[in-house]
Amino acid sequence: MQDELVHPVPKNRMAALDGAHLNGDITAFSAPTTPTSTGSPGPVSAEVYFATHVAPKSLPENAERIRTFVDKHMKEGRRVVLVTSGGTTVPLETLTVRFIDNFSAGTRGATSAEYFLEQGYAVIFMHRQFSLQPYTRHYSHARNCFLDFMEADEQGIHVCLIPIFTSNAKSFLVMPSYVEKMRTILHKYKSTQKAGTLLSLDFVTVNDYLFLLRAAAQIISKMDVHAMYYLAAAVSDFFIPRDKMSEHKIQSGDGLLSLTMDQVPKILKPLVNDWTPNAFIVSFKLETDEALLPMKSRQALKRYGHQIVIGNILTTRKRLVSLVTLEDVAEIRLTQNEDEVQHIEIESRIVPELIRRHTQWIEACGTRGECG
Ligand code: PAZ
Repeated sequence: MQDELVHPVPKNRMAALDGAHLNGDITAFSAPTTPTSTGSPGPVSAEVYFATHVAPKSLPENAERIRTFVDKHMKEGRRVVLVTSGGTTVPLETLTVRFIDNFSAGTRGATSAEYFLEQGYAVIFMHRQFSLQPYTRHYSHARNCFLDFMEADEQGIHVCLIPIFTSNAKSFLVMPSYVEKMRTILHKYKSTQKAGTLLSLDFVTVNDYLFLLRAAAQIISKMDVHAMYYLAAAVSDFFIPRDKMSEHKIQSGDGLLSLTMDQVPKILKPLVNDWTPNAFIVSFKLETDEALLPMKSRQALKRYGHQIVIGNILTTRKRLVSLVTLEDVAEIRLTQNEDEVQHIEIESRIVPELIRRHTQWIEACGTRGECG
């Protein structure tokens, strides 16, 4: 429920595009027009995109970290899942003052990553910088601040015995009613660190995201069928290509600003066909109009040829999702009691179901000698 606490935006600034909002003084916003910068309608191919855009500086270092991580877990016989999480930004200027963002706080991705770790998967957690993270998500952002659970010099369990000079307190104590949950989370957090089963990598812009996903997929492809992709990030559908972007801060002197944006390349296609054939790929589809969701989910499956689309609606995404394959649709739904009283997280049902299907996928690929 933290979404609304991230980047609150006045209603009159809400853009009708891609669920995105504008962060800045922009007063008008026009839907994309064709032709695109390449002169043709529709998105540029991934190939053209990567040839005409610059990779983030951190890419070589991140690729090395992924390589080391994947090698370790292959050797130790663990499956790997790449979880993408949080929203991408779309800068309006090269020296970025303003950018378009979206609502995602990364709740789905961070929560799911925990359940994958619990089930023995090694997790590459590719997330928007400063979005929610596995384990720390329970105590971060505007709600559930960990400071609210602690007191100095009161009865409770010691979690930190280091004196802090700004306080007279010798230790900090967790208030008794919060101890059990915090102990459990702390234990999982520390065990994960010790086992080295979580690799966190961040992105900010849609460009960072695309380059990092491609590099990761090309490395992870050596895991063959033992890799899963869980693409929960809210990735922008539109962007301003490098050659059309203003270098400096856009000036307001000229009055209205209208933007023309290109479509982001559809990278699920090369992901499935070229970068990581044989992996088990799950993508998410978010809609606000219930009538569109089944059609759009099936369309994505047909277009990209991956294994599952998880359809969800913005307002009900925490209690209802549909697992769509070409053969069938399976709903995962929390009852009101499970959601509001027991506080069950829907990801605790989604992840085991996907793992069950991933296992079937591995077995079927082994039997037939090929996947798909
Ligand atoms: O980050 P969050 O938990 O608030 O939201 C999750 C979500 C709705 C972004 C995710 O479930 C999803 O649907 N991702 C894909 C969005 C899309 O590009 O259609």
